[in-house]
Amino acid sequence: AVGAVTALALTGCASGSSAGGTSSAKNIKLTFIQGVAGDPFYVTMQCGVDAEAKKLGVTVNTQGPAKFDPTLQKPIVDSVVATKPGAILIAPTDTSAMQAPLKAATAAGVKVVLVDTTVKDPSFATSSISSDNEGGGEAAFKAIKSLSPSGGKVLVISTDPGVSTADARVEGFEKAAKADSAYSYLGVQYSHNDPATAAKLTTAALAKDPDIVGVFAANTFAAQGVATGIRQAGKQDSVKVVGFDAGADAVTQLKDGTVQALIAQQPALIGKDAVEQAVAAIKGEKVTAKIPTGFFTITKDNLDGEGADYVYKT
Ligand code: T6T
Repeated sequence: AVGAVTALALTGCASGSSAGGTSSAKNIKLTFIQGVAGDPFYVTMQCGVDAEAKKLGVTVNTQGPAKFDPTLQKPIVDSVVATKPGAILIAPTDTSAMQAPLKAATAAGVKVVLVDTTVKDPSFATSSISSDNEGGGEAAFKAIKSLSPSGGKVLVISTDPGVSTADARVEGFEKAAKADSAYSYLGVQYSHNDPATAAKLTTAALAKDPDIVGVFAANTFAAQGVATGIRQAGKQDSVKVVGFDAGADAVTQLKDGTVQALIAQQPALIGKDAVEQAVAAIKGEKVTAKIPTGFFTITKDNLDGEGADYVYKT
């Protein structure tokens, strides 16, 4: 399930378009609020945001909490709303906790564009732009199946419950795993977006079930930790690991063989689309309520070909 690959999916920060836009566009101010600062996924998304803002001649300010945590993200939203930007582009860190603050932003006259993650009832949002995360989870199972075709025990390490994207990935994986009688689904464990916790969960799971054949790590930080845990347990030859996201560290793990496949998203494209939607909404033009973006399964075999286009460029 590869979505439309546009030029922006293929480029990074370095290749921003030249400045453009009308003089009225110069008064448009947007704020991009990341799920967490420094995460390669959101850094690459910012590349797409900044390039499109430059092209359209609007101003964007980017902020992100130090952790993927609604108690840290909510105060950022509240203080940004007080400055009355035309729109906020945001990856909400929790489906419940971020519902009221974002609805309040809309009520205060600030348009809200949801990128990547969502909330329980996103009906107040101008647009929601996201990967097909359930499909991505299913693709992760398919990757484990092709790496370990005789079946066996499979495990998922995710971030936290309430992160819409990760929850959908787990659901997609779980459905596919349970539908295949050759596999036994051991369930999901939560690493709180902390690689060290993901590593500990992995070594403990392998100590309990040494015959695990595959682990799906549902995001960047889970994958980092799972790869470390597998190495510490000396299991890199018997356990196949599929990670989500394709930042620099993930690609290193793929090359060195601790991870066998990466489900890559199109963060720069999500950022580009979000700026387009926000600016259209502010100008009173037509917007699209839901924009799905694609994903691609990167393996060592396609990393020098099509897969390279999907590596996150910062
Ligand atoms: O996987 C991405 C993002 O899609 C998810 O919502 C949270 O984790 C990441 O940012 C990767 O760390």
